[in-house]
Amino acid sequence: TSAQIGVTGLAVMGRNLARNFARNGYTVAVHNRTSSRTKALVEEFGHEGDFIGTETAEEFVAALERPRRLVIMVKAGEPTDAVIQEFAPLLEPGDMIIDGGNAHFADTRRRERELRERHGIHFVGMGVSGGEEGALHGPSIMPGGPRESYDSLGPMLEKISAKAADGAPCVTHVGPDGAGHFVKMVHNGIEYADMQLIGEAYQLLRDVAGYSPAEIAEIFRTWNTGRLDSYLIEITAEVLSHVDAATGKPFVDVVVDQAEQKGTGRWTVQIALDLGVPVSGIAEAVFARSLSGHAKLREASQGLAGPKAAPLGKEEAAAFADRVEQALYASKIVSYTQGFHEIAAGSEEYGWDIDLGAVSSIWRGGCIIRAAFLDRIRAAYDARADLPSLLSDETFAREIADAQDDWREVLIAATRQGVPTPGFAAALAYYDALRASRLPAALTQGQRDFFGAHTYRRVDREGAFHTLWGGDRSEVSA
Ligand code: NBP
Repeated sequence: TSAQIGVTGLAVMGRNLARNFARNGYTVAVHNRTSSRTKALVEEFGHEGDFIGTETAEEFVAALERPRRLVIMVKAGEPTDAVIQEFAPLLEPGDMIIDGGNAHFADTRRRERELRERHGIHFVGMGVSGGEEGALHGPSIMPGGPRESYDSLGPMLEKISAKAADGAPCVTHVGPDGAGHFVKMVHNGIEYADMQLIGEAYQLLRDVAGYSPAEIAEIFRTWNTGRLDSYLIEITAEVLSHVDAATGKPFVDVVVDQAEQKGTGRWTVQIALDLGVPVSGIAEAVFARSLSGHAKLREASQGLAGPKAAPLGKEEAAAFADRVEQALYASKIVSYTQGFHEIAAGSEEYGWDIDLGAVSSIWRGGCIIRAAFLDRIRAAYDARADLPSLLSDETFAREIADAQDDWREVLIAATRQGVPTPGFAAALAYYDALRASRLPAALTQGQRDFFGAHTYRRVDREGAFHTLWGGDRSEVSA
């Protein structure tokens, strides 16, 4: 017998993905650089389905039915290139290499081109979200690569993927070459923003409203029954209600407050800068993690003056919590608006023709940002595929209109009490800037023309102009 799919790289992700394929009835060839991992997988989980354990690259390739489907689940970067170089010469035109690691989409574009041109191999960069549990029970899957690869690969991915509440599989062919990894990258950026906004809501409920972590956990549980219903809100309540066994203190109080990151959020911002897309909420989330990690700088800043404001009384606190829910929801709409803008810009730049509604649809299950909210984003794009921005959707616009007074009040309270809320503030600034009829960019253009003769355009006439700032200040056509 031969295997319908092969997985090489059997650390947590690869092992669980291989088991997921096997549990869904596929015969899976498995391989790992260090073969003890392969043996351990077959010994421990062999009863779950049909595995073909292989030791050498040649054995692994020989175990696969044609066209071969070979999934790589190794560390992103050089290890992925090393594995591709090991296997590509053993494959035939029409075979598929599927990279399920967290590759940078630019690497995926390069690999896709090289493998296509040199070996006629279909290379599929595949974003996988949901961590190790997702890999085993059903992840959200974002495959790119050549369209025809999806004809034979798609049905298998649909089988192992998460299913949304309406039963739809959380996988789609996102677009050619690096489109899948690009969308996975933005997914992670949005995840950073969601987590930052939740963190700010927590800090406000604690420092402004005076609630305990256990009380805040209850508030999050309530929110989770409404429009904020999501995996991240759900686990936030779990983390906040957890009590440290050793000290009896709230768990959140015994954890060092320095957030780490692996890099996909940072990539989202770097690429947004290259594409000229304002993802200020995601950027603030990345910067907030980075700031938290500057222990010495924070230590040195402990004596800096802050405001003297008292926390709210008990009665005001409940009303304030409702306001924070509004601010969180409005800010969340803005961060998704920014993330989808980046996907649209990437799609435009690289000619991917990404269906934004389909993207929101496959994030409804399996991944970290899964949420009821994504159904509404899909509805917005279903109603109008060429929506200029999520904020142009009537439902979202109305919800923000309803939320904005509370959103502003929350930021006033945060400022008054000195609670840092970069995510909420960036989201509101983005919203206010977009709806402004005039921006100070006109002044910026004047300054640029003054010091650098960079010229400007006029509101009332076509063309480029320059004012003779050093002379009689008359205007000339540039
Ligand atoms: P790791 O990222 O820790 O990678 C370990 C695997 O890479 C092992 O199988 C290791 O083989 C193999 N490997 C390395 Br390292 N260098 C190699 C080389 N030069 N040649 C061949 N194999 C090599 O594993 P992971 O945490 O399971 O993640 C796998 C991929 O999935 C990564 O790209 C990751 O970013 C991505 N991802 C992870 C998550 C998550 O939640 N962890 C979620 C989504 C995506 P060895 O056993 O011989 O050392």
